[in-house]
Amino acid sequence: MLNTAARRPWTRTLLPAVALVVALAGLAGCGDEAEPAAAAEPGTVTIEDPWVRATVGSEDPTMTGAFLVVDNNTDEDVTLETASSPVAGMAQLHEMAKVDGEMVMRETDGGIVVRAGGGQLLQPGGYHVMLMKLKQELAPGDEVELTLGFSDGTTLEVTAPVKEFTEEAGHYHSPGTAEHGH
Ligand SMILES: [Cu+2]
Repeated sequence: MLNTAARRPWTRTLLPAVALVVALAGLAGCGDEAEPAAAAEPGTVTIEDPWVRATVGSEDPTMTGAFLVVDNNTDEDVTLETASSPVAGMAQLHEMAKVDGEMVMRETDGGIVVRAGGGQLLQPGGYHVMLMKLKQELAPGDEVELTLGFSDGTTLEVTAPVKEFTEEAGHYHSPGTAEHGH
């Protein structure tokens, strides 16, 4: 019952959600309980604040991270299971984990769960979409299409701006190269 109600508006709420990102760009860091200003209608899953790290001048320009917020305004958990992008030959959902005392990133086991009525941040140093086998250089100001697939079979498409991010560039080693020195 919830499914049919929830499914229909998803694609329609996408554009407003993306537009909202611009409006909210200056409001980063607002409280957990803050009402998401007109953001999400009840019964929808939305993506907010998507962005992709620029590869210009980066250590390894064949890969980068995409970051965003998933808001689950339904009353059922949903799992982000897949990601893809036309600019990437391969995309995976990654998490950071401590292995032998060192933080490494690795593919998630089964995706990223977003609790009913909750949200999940994908950010540098945490969960992220790993874009690999990049087909082009990504410069600040470029835009990247992302398609996100969820456990109930629905997908959301977003356009993510490319932004500079250097602070944690050292975290983006190839998957599984824990021994890669700093
Ligand atoms: Cu990664």
